[in-house]
Amino acid sequence: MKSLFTTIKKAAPAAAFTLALAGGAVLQGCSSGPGEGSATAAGVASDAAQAVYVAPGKHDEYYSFLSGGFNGQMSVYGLPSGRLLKIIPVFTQHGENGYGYNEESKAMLNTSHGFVPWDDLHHPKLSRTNGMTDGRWLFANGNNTPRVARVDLTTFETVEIMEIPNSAGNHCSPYPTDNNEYVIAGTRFSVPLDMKGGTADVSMDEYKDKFRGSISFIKVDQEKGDMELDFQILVPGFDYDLANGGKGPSSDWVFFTTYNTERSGTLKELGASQNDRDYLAAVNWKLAAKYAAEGKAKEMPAYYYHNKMDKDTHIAKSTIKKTVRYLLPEDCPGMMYLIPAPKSPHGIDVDPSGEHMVVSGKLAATIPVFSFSKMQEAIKNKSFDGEINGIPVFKYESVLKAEVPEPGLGPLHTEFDGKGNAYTSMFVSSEIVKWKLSDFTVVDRMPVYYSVGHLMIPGGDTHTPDGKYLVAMNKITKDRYLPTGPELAHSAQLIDISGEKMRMLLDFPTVAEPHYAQAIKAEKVAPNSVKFYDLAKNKHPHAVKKESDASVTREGNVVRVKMTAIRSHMTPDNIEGVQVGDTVLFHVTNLEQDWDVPHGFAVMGANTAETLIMPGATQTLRWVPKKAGVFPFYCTDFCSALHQEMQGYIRVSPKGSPVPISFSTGKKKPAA
Ligand code: RUQ
Ligand code: CUA
Repeated sequence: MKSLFTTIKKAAPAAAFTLALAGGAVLQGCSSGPGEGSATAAGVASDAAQAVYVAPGKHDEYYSFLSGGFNGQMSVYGLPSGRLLKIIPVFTQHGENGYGYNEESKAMLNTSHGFVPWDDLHHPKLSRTNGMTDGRWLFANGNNTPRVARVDLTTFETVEIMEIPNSAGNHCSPYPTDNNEYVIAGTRFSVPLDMKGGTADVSMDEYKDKFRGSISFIKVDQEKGDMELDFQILVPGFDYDLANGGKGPSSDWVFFTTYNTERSGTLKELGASQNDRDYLAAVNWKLAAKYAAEGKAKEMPAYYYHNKMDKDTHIAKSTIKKTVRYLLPEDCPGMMYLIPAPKSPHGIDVDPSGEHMVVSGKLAATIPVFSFSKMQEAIKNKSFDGEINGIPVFKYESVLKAEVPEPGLGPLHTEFDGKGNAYTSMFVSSEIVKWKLSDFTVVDRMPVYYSVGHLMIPGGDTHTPDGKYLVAMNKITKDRYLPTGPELAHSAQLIDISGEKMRMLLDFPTVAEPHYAQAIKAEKVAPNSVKFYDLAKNKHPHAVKKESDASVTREGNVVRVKMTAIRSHMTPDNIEGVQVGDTVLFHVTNLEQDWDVPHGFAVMGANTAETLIMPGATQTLRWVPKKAGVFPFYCTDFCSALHQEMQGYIRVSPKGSPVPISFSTGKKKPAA
């Protein structure tokens, strides 16, 4: 088994060669395979091209949302084609549309650490109704500076970001319960919590005594989606890795994998692997919410940001929160349990029935599957083996249902097809392994290139998976695509899982770095897609709704330009009277009331990005001219045949110059 990884690597050039041959065969229009299940030596299905071909003008069957990892955004791909449809900026500034640069959206990236225009986004999660994806919102975690974001799927825009206090590395996040009652976010790193707020200044030698983790319960408004941090549970100072909500019978529960339960403060690669077992933590969120509502929660000082985009003005506003409520497991019997699990487990995934909790221990030789009903029994019978911080620890055997034998090397994540099968990604042996939930035997394997992290089946983490496709998201793409210098594209592979045997259909490169992903039938999202914003409802304080209202005014050293944009001119397009050192605010309103007609706005020397204004909306670009002269501005989006003509000039005079403010489009108008 050990040599499998190297074997696969060596085989790659040959595999690529065979793939090229297969492509050639398809181009010639001859299919050599005997149909379903047939594959070339490289494992590519003989009818792969046909299976993923979405004809020009036709739409994909699914939207898929891949996390951007250290890119801080999410990307939207159509499936099965693998076409990139959009990049949604979330925690990262985005030059393409000005997100995080323009005045309206900047506040989205405010945190207690100041303006943080980057994060490490790992796990998108679709909102749910009755445990099924409903296509309303997409939640995502910021790993580095703990945050949870919400994207509105009518506009594909980030509309809310909640910072998480008492957290450091928001990795096991964000996990919605079956009806988005809560989105749950656990900390990866434990930190010494100062009960007067923030982290305490203590020596790392005190790790064992002083460090604690936290699990945050973010309440979601059922109608509007707005988030509110309801309470936290302060948990033992382990590392919390991944989480997943229960379903059906287990839907009141959420499960977390933990590592470093040794609570070692240094060299965790050794220190965190001493114990033979770490834990799967089981938390009854309904009971926790009940405890919190019934006065068991205490309050502590905290300092964190909550940023929300206003629907009518399109202006983000930050609110600073100063307290957080918390529960201690020792005060709340029945709320939390620990299940021994193979050491350093990574993914925890609950099958569609809600009965099986699958723990992928990346260093383990088997995949343990725990039973929810056995866990209920064990609680009843008190089959415990001690406790930690008042949290009972189960006897391993009392909760274990079975172990999947010899699954492969480095199991990470598992998803389900809704037809009784589970699929686990194997990081080290670079394969997807299919096994049966009925008898826990492995029934199929598919090599992937290389080192797969997450895998995703549309709805594969819900009550009702759509077991047609599986997407493997791979960490290493060496040899897979044309080389592009030291940094290569990341890679996703689309696998057909509708039959007995998995069939490799498609490789598609992705922008960095997909961890997890979600997918949903297009028909659940597409009909609700907003085409433009209603200009009449635009409540931006500096919007102008007709050209005759455009203005340029001076307020001290701030010059406010209220500008309109419509095919194919800006009003005004001649501005004078600005002085060196002024702050010029271009409030540009796009007057269009038609789909797919954004106008861009950029001015020479601006220290931001362009801003891309959607039809009916207003956006503001800030510009501080540093020298006198005449500077052009223009529309950046090729909006019409006369797009190149959509331009203007702004004159900047030395400080104290007598040139008065004036502006015009066509003929000159005096200053307002
Ligand atoms: S984690 S593979 Cu956030 Cu598994 Cu990425
Ligand atoms: Cu407007 Cu180009």
